[in-house]
Amino acid sequence: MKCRPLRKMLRFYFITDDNAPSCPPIQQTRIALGAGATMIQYRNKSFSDAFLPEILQIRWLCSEWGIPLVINDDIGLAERVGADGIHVGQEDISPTVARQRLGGEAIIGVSVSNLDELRNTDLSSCDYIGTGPIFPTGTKTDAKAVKGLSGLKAIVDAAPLPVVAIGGITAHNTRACLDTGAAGIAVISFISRAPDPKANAVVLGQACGIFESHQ
Ligand code: 3NM
Repeated sequence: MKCRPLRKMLRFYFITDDNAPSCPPIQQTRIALGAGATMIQYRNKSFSDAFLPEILQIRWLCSEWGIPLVINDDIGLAERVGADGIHVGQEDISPTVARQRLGGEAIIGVSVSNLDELRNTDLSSCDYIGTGPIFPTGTKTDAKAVKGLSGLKAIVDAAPLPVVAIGGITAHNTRACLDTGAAGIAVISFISRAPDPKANAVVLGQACGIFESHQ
């Protein structure tokens, strides 16, 4: 059993965007951390060693802020940079293997897009569930059907682990997501592709009630 307050860590979960030319991942991460992000996920579907300086800088930033860094999908990269955990999809490495490789303290998240997947996923090695897309998203081209708030609530009610809502999340719909009982929201483009990423990050942090929940 982890001693960490995991639900709190999932509240404002920022995922880096490798396709946001005007605001690259290091800058995105700085902005998200400055606005109160409670977890960072490094997501780069075309990772190569050319990105090592980038991930190492993000690793360092998260350590400085005392915020966990989770790697999307790539267990080798998670091991290499000493990440705090990994987030895996249904087609990625299994959470059980991820747990064996990263150890008992690692944070392990899994994506579940509907109730059938929830029933059929072995959650015994997982710490949290990511579910989406809640709203339409242009960021993940192969996203499944939009589930809306009622679909989110169905997953939250059935899941034995904290749930993070993802897909089309903004400062305007964050409260409604949290009101379903979700532990947190995960966002990419609301910050990374905003005309003013910092302004959006700040309003998102406020919508998450970050600064109130730290008191
Ligand atoms: N996973 P944005 S939706 C990475 O449904 C990801 O599992 C999803 O980006 C899922 O905040 C998504 O820009 C993209 O909508 C989220």
